[in-house]
Amino acid sequence: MSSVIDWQPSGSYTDITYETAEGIAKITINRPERRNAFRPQTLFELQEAFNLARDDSNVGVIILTGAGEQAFCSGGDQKIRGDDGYMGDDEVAQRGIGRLNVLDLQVQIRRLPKPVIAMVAGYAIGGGHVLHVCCDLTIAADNARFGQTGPKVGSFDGGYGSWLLAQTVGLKKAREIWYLCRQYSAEEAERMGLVNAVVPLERLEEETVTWAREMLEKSPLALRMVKGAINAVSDGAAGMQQFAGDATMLYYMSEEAQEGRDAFKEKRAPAFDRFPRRP
Ligand code: S0N
Repeated sequence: MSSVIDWQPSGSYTDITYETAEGIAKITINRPERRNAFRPQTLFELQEAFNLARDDSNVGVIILTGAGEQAFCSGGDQKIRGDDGYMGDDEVAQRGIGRLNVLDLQVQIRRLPKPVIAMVAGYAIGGGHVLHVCCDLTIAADNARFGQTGPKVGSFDGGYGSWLLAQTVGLKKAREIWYLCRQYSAEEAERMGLVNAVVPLERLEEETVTWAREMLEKSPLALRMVKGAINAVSDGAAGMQQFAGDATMLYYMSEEAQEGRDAFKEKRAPAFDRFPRRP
C-alpha cells in the first residue's frame, strides 16, 4: 500500500503506532505476527492514542487500522487468554486476574466526538470485527474478510458486537454471522451495509484519506452533534448523557449562559431580559 500523505509518527509504543498528518490521526495495531490480535497492553496503548487524538484540536478525523495487508485485527489474543480474561505482564495479571478491557475501548470509540474510520485490509475477525462495527465508517480493501468466531472459540460479545451489529445489518443477518461463524468477503459486507466502500488494496489508504479530507471540510460541531445523535438512540441513558453534555457545551458558548457566569463573578443580578424567549 503506498502512502498518499506524509504521516508524522509520535509517542513510544510497543503494540501500536500513532501518526498524524493534515488533521488526521492514524492509529495502527502493530502485531502483524498475530494478525493484529490485541492483548491488554495493546488496548491500554489504543486508549491512550484515542485520548491523544480526542484532545488534539488539530485532529478532526481518526483512522483505526492494522499493520500489514493480512489483517485489520483478529480479536483477543487467544494465546494469552486465561480462565477469566486476557493476561498481561502487569501486576493485576501477576495475581492471576484477567482483563476484558476491549469493552472500554469500544465505549471510548463511540463516545469520541470525532468521526472514526476503520480502514480494513485482510481479516476483521472476532473482537477485531466488533472494533470495526464500533467505528463510524468502514473502508475495506478488496482482500478484506469479515466475521465473528466466538461460538467456535468459546467467547461471545453480548454488547456492541451483538446488538450494534444487528442494528447495522439487520437481525437475521446478525444471527447468521454469530451462529454460523462464516467469513464474508468485502463485496458481501458492502451488500449488507457493513462497510461504506470497497477499493483495491493498493488504493485503500488513498480512498480512506479522501473520505477523511471530505469530512475535515465540514463543520466539526455539526459532525460531533450528528455522531452523538445517531449513537444516543442505541446507547440509551449513556448516549443521552453524551448528547446532553454537548447541549450544555453549546449553551456555555452562548452569551446568555455567559451572562449568568459573569453576573455571579461580578456579584450582581443577571440581566437575562435581553435574551429572547424563543418560540
Ligand atoms: C484471523 C485468521 C482467520 C487468519 O488466518 P490465517 O491468515 O490463515 O493466519 P493464521 O496462520 O491462522 O495466523 C497467523 C498467526 O497469527 C496467530 N493468530 C491469529 N489470530 C490470533 C489470535 N486471535 N490470537 C492469537 N494469535 C492469533 C496464529 O496463531 C498464527 O501464529 P502461529 O503460526 O505462530 O500460531 C485466523 O488466524 C483466526 O481465525 N484467528 C483467530 C480469530 C479468533 O478466533 N479471534 C478471537 C475471537 N474472540 C475474541 O476476539 C474475543 C472477543 C472479545 O475480545 C470480547 C468481547 C466481549 C467481551 C469481552 C471480550 C474479550 O474477550 O475481551
